[in-house]
Amino acid sequence: MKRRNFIKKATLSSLTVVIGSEIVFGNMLPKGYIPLAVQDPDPFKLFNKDAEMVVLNDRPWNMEAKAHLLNEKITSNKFMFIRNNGKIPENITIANWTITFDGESVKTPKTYTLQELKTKFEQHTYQLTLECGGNGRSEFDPPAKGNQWTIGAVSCARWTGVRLKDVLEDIGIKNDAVYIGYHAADTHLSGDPKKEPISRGVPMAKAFQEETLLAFKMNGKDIPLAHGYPLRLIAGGWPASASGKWINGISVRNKVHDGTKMTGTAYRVPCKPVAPGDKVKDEDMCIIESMPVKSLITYPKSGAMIDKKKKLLINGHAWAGELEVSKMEYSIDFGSSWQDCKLERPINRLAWQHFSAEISFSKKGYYEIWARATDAQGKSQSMILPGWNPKGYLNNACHRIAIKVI
Ligand SMILES: Nc1nc2c(c(=O)[nH]1)N[C@H]1C(S)=C(S)[C@@H](COP(=O)(O)O)O[C@H]1N2
Ligand SMILES: [Mo]
Repeated sequence: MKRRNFIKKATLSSLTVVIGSEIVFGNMLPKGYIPLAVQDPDPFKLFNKDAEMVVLNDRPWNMEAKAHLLNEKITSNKFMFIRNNGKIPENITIANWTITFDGESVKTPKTYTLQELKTKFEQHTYQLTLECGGNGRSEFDPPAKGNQWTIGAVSCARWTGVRLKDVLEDIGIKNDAVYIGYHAADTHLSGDPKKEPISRGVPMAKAFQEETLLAFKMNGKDIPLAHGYPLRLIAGGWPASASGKWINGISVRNKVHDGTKMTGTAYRVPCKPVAPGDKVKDEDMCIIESMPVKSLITYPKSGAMIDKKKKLLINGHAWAGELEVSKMEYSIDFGSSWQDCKLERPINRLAWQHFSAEISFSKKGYYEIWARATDAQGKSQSMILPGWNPKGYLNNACHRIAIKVI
């Protein structure tokens, strides 16, 4: 039954249960009236998010961070973006949770309970960068449909789980395996139980990486519901759409997985560059794999006022998909000259790296601080939107903040 219908038909006693306290004057409630407390839920409370997070969509829930909210080295739940394609599963009982491995390339399908996964295989913890392929989409011109992410659809939390490769080795897969595809418990917005909101995956090489996890913990605790409780695939450094939440199945395929949002134009970019606004045929669109080099200045907040007598310490994070970031620079003169930042090594592969710099300003007035990362293959972020594409993916243009020196 739909929530709204339930509420309309609810009795006073069931409303009391939902609200969690006696409704004084409940006998005076007009017929069919929905008490405010059970009307549209407050997403900040519901998902335990910081009040400064920005809601982009409520059906399904999509929420992003602002740059200064991402200053922590390890992203906590409060500041982690939410990207949902369907409805979050309800009434999850962890004791009954199973995951089934099937597909053309498994010898025999096999099901594990969550408890079996936790006890049978060695557990590993990695800090892993997850960035939505559409992060930065709001800058596309002509615009691209979809959530208008600015810069905040990125996170780097610590994930604990078992290696997907250990489980795949336990099952035994055939030599013709090409791809894995996940299946999950979230439901399609249409309500059609036969439709999956999303079912993506990764090639075998990525599935077999040490850092690719079937995770059941985030930052040392059960994964929050919105982020995939109780079991999530984590494929760091790739578009976060490859990291299935609420997973209850993995198909090992003998071809590129063809689940929902793997085919057509979803999470794909033109195989060859196109002009802004060009139409691109489906067969000329290629699947996004490793994410491009990118960085964020997370301190200070854009718009900060700085005392001229003091030095300004800036810091932030940089990441480059499968690669390491090898250089981080900043400019205070609109990109005409660049200075090196201090750049830390990642805590493990596929984790973002922290940078900092101390800046002195010679004169009072308005400045912008621009930041630019370069990956281990020498590729740098561009200053303006790189490579327009029809669906608005992979905008890794430089981040900038405004500063007034007083
Ligand atoms: N089952 C399921 N997994 C999913 C999604 C989803 O809608 N359903 N969204 C994907 C997309 S597009 C992104 S960007 C990430 C977002 O992860 P987060 O909400 O934990 O930040 O989850 C991915 N995994
Ligand atoms: Mo995404």
